[in-house]
Amino acid sequence: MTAINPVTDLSKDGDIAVVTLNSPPVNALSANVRDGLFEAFRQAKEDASVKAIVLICEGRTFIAGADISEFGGQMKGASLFDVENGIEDSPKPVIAAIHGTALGGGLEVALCAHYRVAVPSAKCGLPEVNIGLLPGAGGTQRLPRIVGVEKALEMVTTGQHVPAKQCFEMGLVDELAPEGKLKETALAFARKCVAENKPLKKVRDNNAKLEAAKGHPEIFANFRKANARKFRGFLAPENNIKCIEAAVNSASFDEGLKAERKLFMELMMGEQSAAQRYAFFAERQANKIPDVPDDTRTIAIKKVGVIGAGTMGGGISMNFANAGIPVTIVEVKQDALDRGLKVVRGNYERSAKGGRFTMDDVEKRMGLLAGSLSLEDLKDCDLVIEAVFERMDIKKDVFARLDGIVKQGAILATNTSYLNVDEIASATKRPEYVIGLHFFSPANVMRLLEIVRGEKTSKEVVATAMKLAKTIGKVGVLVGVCPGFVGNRMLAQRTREANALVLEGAMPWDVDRVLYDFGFPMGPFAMGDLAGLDIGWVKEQSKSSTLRECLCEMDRRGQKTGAGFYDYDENRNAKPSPVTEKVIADFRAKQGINPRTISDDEILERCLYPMVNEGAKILEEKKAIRASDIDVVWLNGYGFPVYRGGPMYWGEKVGLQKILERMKSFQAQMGDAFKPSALLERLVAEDKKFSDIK
Ligand code: 3H9
Repeated sequence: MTAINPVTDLSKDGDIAVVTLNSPPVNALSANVRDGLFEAFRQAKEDASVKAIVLICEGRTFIAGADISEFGGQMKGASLFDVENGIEDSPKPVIAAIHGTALGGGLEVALCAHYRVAVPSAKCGLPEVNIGLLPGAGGTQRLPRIVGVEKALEMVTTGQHVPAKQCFEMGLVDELAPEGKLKETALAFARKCVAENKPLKKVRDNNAKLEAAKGHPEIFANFRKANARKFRGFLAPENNIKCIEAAVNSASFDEGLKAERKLFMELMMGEQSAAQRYAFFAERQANKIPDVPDDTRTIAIKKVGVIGAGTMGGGISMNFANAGIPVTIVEVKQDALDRGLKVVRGNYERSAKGGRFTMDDVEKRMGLLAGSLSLEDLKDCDLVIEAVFERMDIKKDVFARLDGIVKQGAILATNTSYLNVDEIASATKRPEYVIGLHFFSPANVMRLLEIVRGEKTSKEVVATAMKLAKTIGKVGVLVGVCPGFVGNRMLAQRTREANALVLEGAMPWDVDRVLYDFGFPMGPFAMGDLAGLDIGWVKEQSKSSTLRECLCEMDRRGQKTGAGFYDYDENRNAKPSPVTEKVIADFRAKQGINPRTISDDEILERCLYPMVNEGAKILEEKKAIRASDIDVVWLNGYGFPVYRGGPMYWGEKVGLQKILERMKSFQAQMGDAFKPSALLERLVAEDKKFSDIK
């Protein structure tokens, strides 16, 4: 065995050279890895006794892509193209042996090998689109040559990780190795190549699948049309599509490669990819809790209890059943329990019909859900999550009872979205085992989990909750106790301003349009109509004191009644409503408000700057660990467009000074709701950023 450099070894097994990468955590193509690969292949090719070369990785995965942390800086060492050419032009067969994930540049390297062998648990994909990029090392030119144009379009624009078995069926993988026997299988494959004198297959030379798409521009037109909604606002999907188009239409592979390079650089230098790369690292950073080291003991969660079988309780339970963890759901009445379980079954069956899993899986998951009418049945759970009515007295009563029932050492969690977790914990004799687990509706779909650390919550419980979030496929963000925590606390700012803007002269659809164009999936008024304007509305107490109350009193309670802020047709398409317009005009008149014209810029500033300011207050009060955690909350729970990085990142791009100045001028006009946070003032005075806060 020769150590080429600290991350690359070259060894021989008979007449087969084995190039082994070991660059934790994911063998990303850093300068060291590129240099190591380039040199190892050079030596293996030069060694006359070597007849074939196997490329394999140590650790949990094959190469997971280019090293994203190097982007934006000065590139050092061998280029990825040098590495790829060194492999593809090898006069001896090269076999890539894949386990874990071959992603992005990793798959692009594997596509330069002459053959690929993978274990069934491996996955391949070109996920660059998720960080606002495209596969810029030949991936867009080679992939369609193997899997065809349609599949390539799907893969590069979704970034999906395709299971090895499917890759094998598509020809992306040439042989499946038994699990745990990758190296032996790849070596045997290499020997077979030598013995049978198998051709040195270069993907770049294989044009048959491109020929089939030539003269069919409708393939691209239809694809664009079918995905227009999904791609709205993003630049990367379009550039990815253009690359595949270039693969089909270019006179040669090299010409296609040139087009790919240009489109890649366009994205790489742009603001969207910078924001999306930031979001990638922000999500991973959120896992790091400064005073809770990685080796903190965690509690094994083998059985979960959920109190409440409503929309929230049912959705929460599904997360655990999906992860194979049994759940006991407790309700007060049998019919509510039956209804809840029926909704869960319906959700699962819909997923099965959509092809996400089989009907067998539906039964397996339902089999993990047990219903009960007694809290006593939760006694041996390791974690109990309460999702009952949002009232402090009710929550405290539930926690006091649970404390007497559930075994010691188990975690008691509340799904409250704004109540004080410390006060809830005070109802128990084990506040160190109490934590907030704030799921977002629909809880089985939304990725965000706000993990609310109480004053007394133990480190062990915090570490368990963070780990659990991963187990159930959520993005966990640790936040502190304050009304609305991070997400809803900031949302309250936007909601207040959206309502105020309508009273002052804007129309709900003006506000919605501005926020939609900014990149949110929908504006606050459309959102209100979707959720139902009558949430929290009590008919008997309604006094026409807000626009919402006025609308509810007219039975305009949102989409479900065919009207709310908007009017809806039978397909739930919204259109601006003259009725609402009149309600607003009457309401303003009653309040003596003389409406004025409000610009789109003002709408955006009024809705978003107070959010950034509130985020700064949250940091100041240490209710979030870092600004990027706040961004992770908003990206995963509130539809903030990822290509803008999140409110705090975006705020810095706008300029903290500008935001401070506008907040001051709004404060002078409209009062202390706009009072700038002390932190914002300090950062501007010291010319610092949120990320400078230590
Ligand atoms: C590309 O390839 C461009 C080329 O086409 C063209 C170039 C010319 N770089 O996610 P995890 C770190 S673009 C640097 O928690 P998991 C990550 O930050 C790239 N670092 O683990 C974390 O660090 P830490 C295309 C990376 O098991 C640690 O690894 N490829 C990279 O849940 C563990 O990560 C992608 O977009 C990277 N490429 O998931 C793949 N990847 O421990 C991106 C990971 O300090 N990666 N790290 O927080 C992933 O999707 C997941 O990380 C993966 C593992 C599925 C691989």
